[in-house]
Amino acid sequence: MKNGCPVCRNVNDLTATQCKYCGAALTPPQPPAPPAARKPRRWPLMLGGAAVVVLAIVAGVIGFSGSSTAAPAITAPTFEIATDAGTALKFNPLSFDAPANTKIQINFSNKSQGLPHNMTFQNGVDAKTAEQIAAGQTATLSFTTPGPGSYKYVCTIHPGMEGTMNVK
Ligand SMILES: [Cu+2]
Repeated sequence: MKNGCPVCRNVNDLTATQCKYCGAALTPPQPPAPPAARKPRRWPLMLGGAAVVVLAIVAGVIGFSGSSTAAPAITAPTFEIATDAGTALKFNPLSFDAPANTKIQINFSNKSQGLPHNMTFQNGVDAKTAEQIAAGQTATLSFTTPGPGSYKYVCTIHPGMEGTMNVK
C-alpha cells in the first residue's frame, strides 16, 4: 500500500511520515478499525443502574459507620495516684511502676479530709500539679517517662509526704 501526499499528490511508502517529494507531513497510517462493538442490550444498562444505586447505598453505609467507628486513639498508660483519704500526709499508692520512655498520664486525686496537697516530681521528671489541689479536687499530669530508675514525687506543702515512680 502507498500513502498519498495531500499536498503534492505524490505517493510515498505507507510508513512515511513526511512526503519524500515536497516534505509535507503525512498522516501516519491508521491501525485497522476495531470491529464495531455490538449494540448493547437494554438489560445490562438497567443492571448497571441498579448496581450504581446499590454501590451508592453501600458507600453511604460505609461512610456513615466509618465516621462512628473511627480507630481509637492510642491511650497513654494511666495511673491513679491519690492521697490518704483521711488526714495522713501520704500518697496512695506510695509507689508505682511505669514503662521507660513512654508518655504516661497520672490522675492525681486529693481524697483527704480538708487538706490541700500537690504532686510534684523531683529529679529527672519535669511534672507537677498546681501547688494547691484542694481536698476533693483532681489534677492530671502528662509527661514522657525517662529511662529506668526511681523518681521521687512529693507534696511540697507537707515535707516528708513522698512517693516513688519506678521506671522499668
Ligand atoms: Cu500534702
